[in-house]
Amino acid sequence: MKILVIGGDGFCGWPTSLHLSNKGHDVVIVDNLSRRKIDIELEVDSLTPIQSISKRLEAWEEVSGRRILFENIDVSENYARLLNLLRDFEPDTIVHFAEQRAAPYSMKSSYHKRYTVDNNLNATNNVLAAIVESGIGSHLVHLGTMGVYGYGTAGMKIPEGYLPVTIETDDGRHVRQEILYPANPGSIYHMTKTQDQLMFAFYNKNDGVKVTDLHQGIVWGTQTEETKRDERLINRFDYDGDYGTVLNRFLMQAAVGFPLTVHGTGGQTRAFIHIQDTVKCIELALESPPQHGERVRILNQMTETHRVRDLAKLIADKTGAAIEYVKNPRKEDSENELNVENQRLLGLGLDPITLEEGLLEEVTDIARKYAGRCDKTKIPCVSYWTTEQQIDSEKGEAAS
Ligand code: NAD
Ligand code: USQ
Repeated sequence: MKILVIGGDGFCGWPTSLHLSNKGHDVVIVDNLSRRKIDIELEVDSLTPIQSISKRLEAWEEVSGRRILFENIDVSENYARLLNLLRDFEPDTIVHFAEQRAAPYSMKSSYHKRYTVDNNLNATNNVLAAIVESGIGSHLVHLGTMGVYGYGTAGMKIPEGYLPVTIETDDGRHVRQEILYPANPGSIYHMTKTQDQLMFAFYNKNDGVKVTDLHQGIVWGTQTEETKRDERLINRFDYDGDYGTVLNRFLMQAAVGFPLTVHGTGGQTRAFIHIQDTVKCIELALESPPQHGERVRILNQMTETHRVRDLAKLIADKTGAAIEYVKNPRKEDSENELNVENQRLLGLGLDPITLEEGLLEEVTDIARKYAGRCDKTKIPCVSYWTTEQQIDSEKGEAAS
């Protein structure tokens, strides 16, 4: 298969590109390297020593004998170059990772809110418009988020995208329909993902674009079978207060002797998936595209749910780390239950890696090994969801 991976230099995109190349697919990566530029803006670096994209690709060719081509295109801005590439390469599948993906980064300031909205919505719309204009009929596989649903329900499992509802009409009949699950985003970043869903629904209805939207939980872990093959292929590991996600942050904090930073009560329940399962799910999704005329296919890409404080305890028990309950910089429910339907990917053959299996390997092989690269001043989360929280924190700093 010919596969275009947009955002293929990122945390999920890089291991996915290698995995698909290793499976014999013809892979081209598009990326504008904006994630690397944001590291410069935030004065942080991946905990793991990632190589430049050209060194990564050279190493992959050396190790595997397979070549991956790279195009530096900003897909939110350079529509003409994207369209030309689609016409030349004619990919069967386009995997779309190319969005600003950190909720805290999206809430830092009005600049960051506007950048996230401009980048993410234009990127998605441009990819869809280019599929239609080029007439190539590619299947679009998009990485969405569990956060489009909010994290609670009226008591049932969160379905895979569509909610069955019964409506009473004026003449008293009961009509059953399936609607997109009501969007309930918790950050500007998550809001862009809820808007992506409407674009997919429209281009699917109007132009018959085949779309699979993978509503993914929080990805943890670092390495996959392919990225382990040579240190030059190592995947990125974000640990800072904006881009670090909770479980990887706790693993790194345990390794460097920093108390695990639980926000609020830690009663927030979230969905998780290991990076090795992410790449497997994407392979499964692209091997079984929607039929012609099928509505947008939505799959919940997660394998287990955990409460934040339980994760902290699990890691503290394994490593002896201390736990610190800090004031929550976000505006979110302090406690929630989360029950998620994920039968579709399991039905396609996903055999999940569990936290129990992978956690210690992650602490020793990655977090401890690269602990010396950690800048502890970058660990605290200093993006606040509201002006009140920001003022509160400044008062706290002034008093101490
Ligand atoms: P990442 O920031 O590491 O990777 C995104 C890549 O896209 C980066 O290399 C960046 O340079 C590129 N990019 C961004 N905007 C672009 C543009 N306009 N043009 C070209 N390239 C652009 O993020 P990630 O963790 O790999 O996430 C990838 C996707 O998966 C995102 O859409 C994210 O919303 C989704 N996702 C991630 C997680 C997670 O835990 N990491 C969980 C659920 C969903
Ligand atoms: N949290 C802590 N301590 C920390 C960091 C986070 O308690 O040090 C808490 C947060 O307050 C939140 C939860 O952990 O309640 C998850 O935060 P996160 O940063 O791990 O994840 P989130 O902001 O939801 O975003 C990540 C990815 C995003 C993806 C999303 C999937 O960055 O791209 O869409 O996970 S999901 O959470 O299912 O919506």
